[in-house]
Amino acid sequence: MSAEHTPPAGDLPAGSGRAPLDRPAYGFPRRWWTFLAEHPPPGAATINRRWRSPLRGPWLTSVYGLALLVGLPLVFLTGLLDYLAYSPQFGQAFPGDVGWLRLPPFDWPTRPSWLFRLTQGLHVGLGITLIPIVLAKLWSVLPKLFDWPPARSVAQVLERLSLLLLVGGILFEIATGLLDIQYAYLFGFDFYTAHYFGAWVFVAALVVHVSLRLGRMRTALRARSLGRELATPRPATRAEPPDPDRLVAARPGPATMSRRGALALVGGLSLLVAALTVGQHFDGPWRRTALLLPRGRQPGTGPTGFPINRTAAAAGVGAADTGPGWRLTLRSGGHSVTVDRPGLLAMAQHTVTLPIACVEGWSTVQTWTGVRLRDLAALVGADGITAAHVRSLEKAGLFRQAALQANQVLDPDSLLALRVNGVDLTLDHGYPARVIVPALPGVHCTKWVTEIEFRGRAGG
Ligand SMILES: Nc1nc2c(c(=O)[nH]1)N[C@H]1C(S)=C(S)[C@@H](COP(=O)(O)O)O[C@H]1N2
Ligand SMILES: [Mo]
Repeated sequence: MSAEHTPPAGDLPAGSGRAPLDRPAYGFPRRWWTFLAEHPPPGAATINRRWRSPLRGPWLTSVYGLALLVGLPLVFLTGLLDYLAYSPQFGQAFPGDVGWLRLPPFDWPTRPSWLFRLTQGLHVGLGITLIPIVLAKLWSVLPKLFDWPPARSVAQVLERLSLLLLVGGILFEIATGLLDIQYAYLFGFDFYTAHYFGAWVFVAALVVHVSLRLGRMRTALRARSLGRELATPRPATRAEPPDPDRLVAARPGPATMSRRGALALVGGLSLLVAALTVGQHFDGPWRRTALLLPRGRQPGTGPTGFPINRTAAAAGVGAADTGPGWRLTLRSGGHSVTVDRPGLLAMAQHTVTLPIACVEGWSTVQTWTGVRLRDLAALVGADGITAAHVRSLEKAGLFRQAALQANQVLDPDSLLALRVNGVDLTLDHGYPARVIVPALPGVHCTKWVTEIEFRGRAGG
């Protein structure tokens, strides 16, 4: 709140101990408000004077707001789907326990095989692409965020609080998301837990914000024609008339840019960001164009030249564990069967072209050859399968094991892969054997498999 809107306080000298604590319309003792109004934090007063762009106003704010109103719910929903793709019913999603935010569990399907590639690609890709629009929207309302005094009534306190959660929430989600896809775990807390709960906080604030502002947004969008704005050059650009929300600057300065220029700038930045990340979903030289995601870019060369999430060295898996002495143990009920790699290669081999889609944003499609998981289940006499537990040679590390749903074990394209693109797996890609299942998050495509335990009715 700027100084002009401060009500006269003459009848109530600030700091006067004798003043009665009257409760006018505001809901707060007026004395508090007077005190606050007279003690603005440094900068709060100047921002209104400095922030003079005539572009700012309900229309531009509403255009950016509309784009986010369409885009952000999609980012939220695909994020929830990514969470569900981890099969939280096995307690292996992050965070494991979400209390009453628990979503109805269901079996993540294996078809279409690109389902997780799509949901995680949209979540990360759209999330990144919307960042310039989020920043532009914040720019357009920035002085409002520094309104002083902070509130005049209880209702306004609640609204300001929802704004704090809204702005803080989106910035937190952007920051944690960006750090995660750069594999920069700088924070001392679990990324997934923070990102998951942060998303719910943001969405709750968004629901409040939208229900309070939707009407005003509609009015603002109707007040000006998009076609007219797109035809208006900079010299003809004028501020909107003063609005009750005071988004329009009190004393607008001259335009340094037209509204169409502002829309083109922000839209162009979004497209640029998208163009510099989309390469992470393509194999071959295109991957190198994903300049904003350097960690997803190491394509290597040859038939095994695709990204490596965690190298064998990093996982502490060496040649000694994976040489001729390596054995795969299959378990079901009380039974167990041990097979070596020649034994696996002597079984029926199947070749499938399937993606690995990493939750950190990149994906790759390769042609894998190996033994069907359901054939391995049959080998140990597993019947009426309800789940399978896959374990890796890797000793530590979050992804050294994974639980698979029944449909993921039984799909004819679900393999324990031994080869990729016609050659043996490399140690970094999981040699001697790794899991490949259609639409399974990359994180559960366990490498260096040493044991598979089938759960369900034990047979033969
Ligand atoms: N044992 C083990 N398997 C693992 C991982 C791991 O860290 N350890 N990382 C997983 C993740 S997060 C992904 S995206 C894929 C990547 O497979 P790639 O490195 O062959 O591309 O492997 C998965 N399998
Ligand atoms: Mo991953």
